[in-house]
Amino acid sequence: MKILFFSDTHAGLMISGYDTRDILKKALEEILDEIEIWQPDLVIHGGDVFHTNNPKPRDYALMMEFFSAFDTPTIVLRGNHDENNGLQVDAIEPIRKTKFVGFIKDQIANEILSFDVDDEPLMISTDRVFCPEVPVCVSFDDKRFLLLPYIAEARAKKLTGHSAQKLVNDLIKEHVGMNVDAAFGHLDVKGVLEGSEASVARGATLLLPRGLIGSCGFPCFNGHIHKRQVLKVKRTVVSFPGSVIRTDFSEIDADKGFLKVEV
Ligand SMILES: [Mn+2]
Repeated sequence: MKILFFSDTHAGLMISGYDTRDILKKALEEILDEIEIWQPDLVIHGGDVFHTNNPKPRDYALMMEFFSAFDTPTIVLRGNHDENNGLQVDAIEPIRKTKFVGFIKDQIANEILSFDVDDEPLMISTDRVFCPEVPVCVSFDDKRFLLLPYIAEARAKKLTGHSAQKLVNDLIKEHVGMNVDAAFGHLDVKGVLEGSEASVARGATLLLPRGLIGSCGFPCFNGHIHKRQVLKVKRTVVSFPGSVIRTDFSEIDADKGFLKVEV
């Protein structure tokens, strides 16, 4: 299965008064070209779709136009910048409510694809785009993935009664040595090299626990960290595509953007 993974588009980001949307637009066009050429089976956005949890309509328009420009099944993870303290809807709610996509390109609204959530017989009807609320194991075709969106403490408590970090740890622990093909998340990892996101407010962070992933037996792909890199934790490979957006001008020509994952 071919998966195109990218992360951290941060739509709406201003760098010292400079609007980054032209840079973002160009990067999104490159991703669309790649989708057309490579024909992935699945597209995954690793979170921080928007720079704030209250995006402007034009930033919604930009991202919704992007997500409706192809018909590949898509997973969108919540990033810490998309989160809204867990008390209200997050910034990606309009993407989660896929009828919104349908407004932009209405033929997509008729196309129902499904992701199975592990251990639950019911299929989640997603209209092509699936945005998990909490960390979850999903199967898609014959593959199984752990999806690890960022989740605020208040949201984790409200939806599950557990702390956010416990949800992440328990899901990974449950699947160590199991038949999982990959994990995709928006989490921090100790020992990782930050890009220039260190200069923007990062807020609260959840950890991909090194002790657990070192023995998990499946590769981990992660957004959140803006510098492209591959980290080895024992035998586990943790890959970061690097942010789509450039957070400052030192990164303009940096090699980052998307990963072509085959599982
Ligand atoms: Mn980010």
